[in-house]
Amino acid sequence: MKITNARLIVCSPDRNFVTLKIETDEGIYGLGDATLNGRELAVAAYLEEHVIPCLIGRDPSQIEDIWQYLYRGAYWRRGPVTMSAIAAVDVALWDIKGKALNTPVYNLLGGKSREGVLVYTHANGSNIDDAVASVEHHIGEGYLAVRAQSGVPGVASSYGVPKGGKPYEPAERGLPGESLWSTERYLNFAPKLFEAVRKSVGEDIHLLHDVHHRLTPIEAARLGKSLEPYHLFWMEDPTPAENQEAFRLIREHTVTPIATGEVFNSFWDAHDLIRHQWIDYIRMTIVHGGGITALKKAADFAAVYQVRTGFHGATDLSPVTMAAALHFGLAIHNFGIQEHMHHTALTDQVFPHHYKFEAGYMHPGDAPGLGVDIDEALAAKHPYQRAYLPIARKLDGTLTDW
Ligand code: EZ4
Ligand code: CO
Repeated sequence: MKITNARLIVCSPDRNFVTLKIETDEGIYGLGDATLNGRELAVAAYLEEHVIPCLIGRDPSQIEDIWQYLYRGAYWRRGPVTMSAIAAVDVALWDIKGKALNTPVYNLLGGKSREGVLVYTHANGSNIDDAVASVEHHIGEGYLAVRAQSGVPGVASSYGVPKGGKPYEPAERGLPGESLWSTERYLNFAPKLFEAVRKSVGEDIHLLHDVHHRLTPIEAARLGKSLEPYHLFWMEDPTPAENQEAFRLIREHTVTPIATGEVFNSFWDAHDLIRHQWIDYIRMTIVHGGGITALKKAADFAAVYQVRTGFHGATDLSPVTMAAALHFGLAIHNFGIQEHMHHTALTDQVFPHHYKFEAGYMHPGDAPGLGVDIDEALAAKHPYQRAYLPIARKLDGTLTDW
C-alpha cells in the first residue's frame, strides 16, 4: 500500500478543527486530528508545507518508521506545533492500519482490557447552588465522575464558568477575552464548594476539580489538604509544570491525588513527575503528545510507577481524538479515566462516529480503524474563524496564568 495524497480540512462547526486526511492507492483513507486551540493555522501550515510532501509514496503500514522520520528528521525536537502535526499523521496511519486489517484500533493496541472507558464530564455554576445542581444534572445523565467548578465570590468570570447559561466552551471567537483571578478568595472558597457537592452526591460519585495552573506549590498544598475530607478523584494542574520538581512540595503535604499534563507535548515533560511518583494521572493527549505511538510508550513508562492515564478531552479535542483516546483507554492496562465534554450537534454531524456513552462509560465501537469519519461538504460550509482562549489578570491587573 502507498500513500497517494494527504490533505487538510480546516473547519469551524461551532469551534475550529484541523483534520488531516491521508489517502492510499487501495482506496483506504485515514483521519488524524491536528487541532491546537488558538494556534490552529500554525499546525496546518507545518503539515502543508513541511510534512505532507514527505508522506507521498510512503508505505502507510510503517507507522513507527514514519513517526521517527517526522520526529528525528525535523532536527528541531518537541513543541506543541510539531507534536500535533506528528500526531495527526500517526493517528491517521493507525486508522488506515485498522481499516486495512478490518479491525478496531483497540485490537491493534493489545485488545480490550475492560468493557468500557470511565469518563468524567464538566459541571459548572456561577455559585455553589448552581454548581451542585449542575453536578446532580450530570449524575442524572448517568455520569459516575464529575468535575465541579464554580464562580468565586468577588471574582467575576472564574475559570470553567460558562457565560449566558451555555455549556462551557474554552475558546471564544475574536481576540482573547480577559478574566479575573484572586487566589486568596479561591482558596477560602473551594472547600465550601466541595463540602456542599459531596454532601449532595454522597460518597460514591467521583469528584474532580481543575485548578488550571493558578497556584504556587505551597498554595496548592493548602488546597489539597483542605479538600482531603471530600476525597477528590483528583485535583488537576495545581501549579504550572514547566518545573517538574514543583510537584514534590505539593506531594509532601497532601494525599489529594494529582493530575497534570494537558499542555504537555512530550514524554520528557512528564519524566520526573512520573519517575518520582509526584503525580497520579498523566493528562497529555494523543493529539498534542505526538499520537498513539508516542502515548503508548509514555503510558507504558507510567505504568511501571503506578501512574495512570487521565487524558484531556475538552471540546477542542476533535471527535477524531476522542475516538483515538477511547480505543487507547479500552486497551491499555493503566487507564485511569477519560475527560468527556459533549461536542455540539453540528460538530457531531461533521464528524459522524461510532463511539457511544452509556451509564458512565464510553465505548469506541467495533468498526474497523477509529470508527470516525468527516462530512467534507458540511465542513466546507463552516470555515475557520479566529478564536482564542482568554487571558487572566489578578485583581490589581497583573497578568497571571489563565
Ligand atoms: O483549558 O481545553 O481540563 N480541561 C481544561 C480545558 C482547557 C482547554 C484548552 O484548550 O483545562 O478547559
Ligand atoms: Co484542565
